[in-house]
Amino acid sequence: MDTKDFVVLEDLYGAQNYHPLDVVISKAKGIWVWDVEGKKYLDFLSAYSAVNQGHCHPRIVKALENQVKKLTLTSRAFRNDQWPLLAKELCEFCGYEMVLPMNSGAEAIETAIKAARKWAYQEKGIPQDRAEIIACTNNFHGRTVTIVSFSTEPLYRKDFGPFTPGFVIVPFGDINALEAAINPNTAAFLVEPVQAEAGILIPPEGYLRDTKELCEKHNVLFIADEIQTGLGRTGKLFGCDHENVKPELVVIGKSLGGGVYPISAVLSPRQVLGLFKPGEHGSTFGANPLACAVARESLHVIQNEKLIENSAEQGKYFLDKLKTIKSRHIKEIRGKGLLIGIELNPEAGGARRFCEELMNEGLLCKETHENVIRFAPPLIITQKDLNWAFKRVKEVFKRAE
Ligand code: IF1
Repeated sequence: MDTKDFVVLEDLYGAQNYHPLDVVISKAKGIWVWDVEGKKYLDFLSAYSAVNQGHCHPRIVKALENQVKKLTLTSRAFRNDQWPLLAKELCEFCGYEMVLPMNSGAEAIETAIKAARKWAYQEKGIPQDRAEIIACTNNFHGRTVTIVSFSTEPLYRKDFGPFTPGFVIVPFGDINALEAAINPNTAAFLVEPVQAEAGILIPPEGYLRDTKELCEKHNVLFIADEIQTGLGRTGKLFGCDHENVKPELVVIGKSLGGGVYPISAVLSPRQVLGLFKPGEHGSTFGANPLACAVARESLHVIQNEKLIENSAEQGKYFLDKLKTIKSRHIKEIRGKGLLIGIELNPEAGGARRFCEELMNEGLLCKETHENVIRFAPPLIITQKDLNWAFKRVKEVFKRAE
């Protein structure tokens, strides 16, 4: 079977809720992937930051192999010998007292919402069913009905109502709007330190710090969605670390599983997650020993291979290099660590065609919305490989002039 055969099959039987580039990948190692024709590409997306440690990292694969032969699932009806170790290691690494494990990012966001509401009723004293959570314009927190209830993207919402009430939207980056939106029923403020899906939007300097202060003043929980920005992607452990902000709730996922196995989590002080009682929340696969063994090794790799430091260093190197490209198509280049976006002018003909050309050059990346090319290579990437990538990017922009 060749590329075309796979595309035809997928589009015939698979629901068409995606518009992927027509590259059919069958093998990967580190920063490289190979398609079914044997062509090699540099992965400049990392499965939306889930493969930060690089594809099929030998240590993470080994951890999976060892665990899969021993014990894969107990459910939470019983205990297993991996979850307590991950719980401790994760809390210590991230600097929190408690952690609640789930599987997907969206599930962990749902968990944070439930935790915030519970805290609002039990601790803050908000009247039953009146708790409000403030989210931002252009947010992306997942795809469940509750989460798309506060999306501002019509595509994510159309025909999926009725929606969950209790959410308020404020413009991302606008501290005054947040202040105006807070009222006695406000339970929490939910924010991405960098809005990735929205087009790598970085808030104004001081925004996270100021909003955190505001939340403290009004006894409102600060919830950071670090599912994509967390665990080193932006060059710090968390995106919020750039402004020394310590959220009450931090949500992680994606690379917590090293791109090998799905796992997500919510971390918080005891005052919040400590409110959950048996039976109130859970998941069949949550904290399963296979996920926990993989996550433990994924965290070890981030630490041992100094991926956070590498993200900062290589991210700065590559961003500076990209900024030397002169093209009438480029409106702005911005990024933090190895989360980088090139925003094109509206006349450039869309980011998709650039991504297709880059693919033909052996560089895999993905547009976000119409006009932003997003770059997010695995955090193990070296300067040499970035130089390789840069040549391709430069070439594609030169050809488009
Ligand atoms: C898709 C986007 C990226 C996320 C943040 C929660 C979630 C995500 C900040 C939900 C997930 C993924 C989902 C994936 C595409 C991808 C994405 F373009 F859609 F927005 F990365 F930028 N919070 N992001 O980025 O996590 O439930 O998916 O595990 O195809 O929807 P999930």
